[in-house]
Amino acid sequence: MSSTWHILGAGSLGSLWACRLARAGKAVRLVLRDRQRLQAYEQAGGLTLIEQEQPRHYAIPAETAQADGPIHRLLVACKAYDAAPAIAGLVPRLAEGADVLLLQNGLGSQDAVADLLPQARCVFASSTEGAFREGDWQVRFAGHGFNWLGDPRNPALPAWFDDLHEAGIPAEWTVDILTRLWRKLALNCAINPLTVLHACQNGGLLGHLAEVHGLCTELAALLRRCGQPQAAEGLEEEVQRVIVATAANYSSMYQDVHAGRRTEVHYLLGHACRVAARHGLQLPQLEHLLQRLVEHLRLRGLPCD
Ligand code: NAD
Ligand code: KPL
Repeated sequence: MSSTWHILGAGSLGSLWACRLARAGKAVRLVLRDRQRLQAYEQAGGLTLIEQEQPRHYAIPAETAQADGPIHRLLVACKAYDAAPAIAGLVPRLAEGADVLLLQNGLGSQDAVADLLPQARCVFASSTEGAFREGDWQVRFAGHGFNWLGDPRNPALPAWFDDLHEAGIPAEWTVDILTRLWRKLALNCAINPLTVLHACQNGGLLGHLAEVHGLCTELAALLRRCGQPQAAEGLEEEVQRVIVATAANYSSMYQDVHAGRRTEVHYLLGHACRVAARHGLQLPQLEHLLQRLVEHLRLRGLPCD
């Protein structure tokens, strides 16, 4: 079985992972959207990763989804709404027993991908690392963090896991990956939409703590109802800690809206509200928050899903 890391999505996180794996001597290939993107990439001659103000160039080979050859190990680094459509184009190339690592934030996209890939093992990741694109094929490593990886259907550690340590990618295998993803989703639901609606940095929510309290109460009820009581423990305290620790930052959703980019609301607050409805759980404050957010996006001509 080939040990090449194919990386679908050469954006912020995809490039960060690709460069670290490549510099550790791992075989890496980028899978780009189409021939036009491939041509532009080939003209640039590779990816540039900027770490502590030091740019370093990595001439990582690339191809399109239509290239030949089986894929045994795939890192999907697209946004949540792009993950399943992007994978659909690669299905014929995925080998029986392939490993597919899903880096998407929120929940819902992982199951959509797994449904398309009965022949593969899907590993879910929750990342607190930070990176952003400074230009085409140029990414800045902006915040050290951590990656939790796990497979809800199979607790066994994958054979490739050591590649991550060798590449200096901070990661731990967990059997509770869904708890991690739910906890991060809840944090994002309690903070991100309010920063958009109040047009503020995370610290601005210190002036709206009653609203944050109401949301945390409902989110904790949802987590308990959907079998994630651990993710509910101390939620409000952690939300307040994050608000204080990141007071000067703009949330990722705020940044997306500000830049006129599509948000991942469908896989965050939207997912929370859909799961609550499926459980017959009424969460009026979360539902009202979603309505206000959708209206806000609609008025700015941004997709609401
Ligand atoms: P990004 O927009 O920077 O990169 C996504 C890339 O996927 C883009 O280059 C896009 O062109 C590419 N893509 C989309 N469809 C494709 C297709 N069909 N074929 C090939 N490429 C395709 O996104 P990102 O910031 O790296 O985020 C990826 C995921 O990681 C998101 O779910 C995000 O929430 C999560 N995340 C990001 C960060 C971060 O700091 N950037 C941190 C934690 C979690
Ligand atoms: O993850 C975040 C984001 O901005 O997406 C934090 C900083 C935790 C706020 O929810």
